[in-house]
Amino acid sequence: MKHILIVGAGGQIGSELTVYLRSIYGNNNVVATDMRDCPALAADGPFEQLDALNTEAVASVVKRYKIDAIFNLVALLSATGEKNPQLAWKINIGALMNALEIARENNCAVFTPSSIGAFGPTTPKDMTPQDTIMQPTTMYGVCKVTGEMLGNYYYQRFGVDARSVRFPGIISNVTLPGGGTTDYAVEIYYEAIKTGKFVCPVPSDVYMDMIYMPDALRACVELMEADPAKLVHRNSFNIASMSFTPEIIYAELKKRMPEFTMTYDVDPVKKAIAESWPNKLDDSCARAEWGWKPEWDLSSMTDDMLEKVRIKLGK
Ligand code: AKB
Repeated sequence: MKHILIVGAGGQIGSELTVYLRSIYGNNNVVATDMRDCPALAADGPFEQLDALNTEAVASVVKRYKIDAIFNLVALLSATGEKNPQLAWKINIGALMNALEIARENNCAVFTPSSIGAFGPTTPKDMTPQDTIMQPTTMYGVCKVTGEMLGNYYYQRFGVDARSVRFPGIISNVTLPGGGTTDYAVEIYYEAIKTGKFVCPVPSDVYMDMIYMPDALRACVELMEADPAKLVHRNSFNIASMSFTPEIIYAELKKRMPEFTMTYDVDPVKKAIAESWPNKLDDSCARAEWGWKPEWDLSSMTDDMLEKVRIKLGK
């Protein structure tokens, strides 16, 4: 990768991936784009405000900056997707199809995230294998499975170097996620510091895979830089780091903040989604094919999140 385009750079992943990629590949070689203006991203490198569904606009940026790798991060997440499934399909698949077609015409590689949301209630829940039953019951999941198949199709049919990981819920302290089922695991840190209380929207005993942002960013680069000859899979790799329930993350926070309290007001949509997803993925193919290895666990992440969020909130 020499000249990189990030589509959807203003979101939770993009706002940090842009900075991370610029630190590796050089500020001027990473072009950030988003629907909204993003002054922070425009301050230290090229930024273009554009609609990811506008094929001409995206293609023109690809040509102008001689892009050779596209990171398509545009997505409506799982809970929002259930409020407007038609819009979720239009945006999630529309942006991906644009990225793949433009990549085909301009000889670019493509990274697009899949998710634990690509799995459903018929998938084996524990140590979910790389290749297994994928029958999601959300529109977000339907888009993710479709996206994985499109990535493989474009690789096999047109030679587009499309690669992807199935992200767990991503925990971060720069840009808040929005509309996801795993968002609670970010919000809990902010509320613990702001108010000392948190009302959890998912059931106390539901396990979901989670990952800390620094590991998620590293996974994107390591997969895209991996030797293609070693890749048996492409779209999309299970990656795992930690898996916990709301009670487990609550206990981790209580160790450091004994006064902190958590109660539940379970959202039925998030409950159904969370219960349909795996408890823990088996990431042995990612480890074997491109050397994936997480560096953060719940304890080290909690120390870091509390420190960073306290600084951010001035507390
Ligand atoms: C969501 O909760 O929708 C996302 C995801 C796990 O893909 N964070």
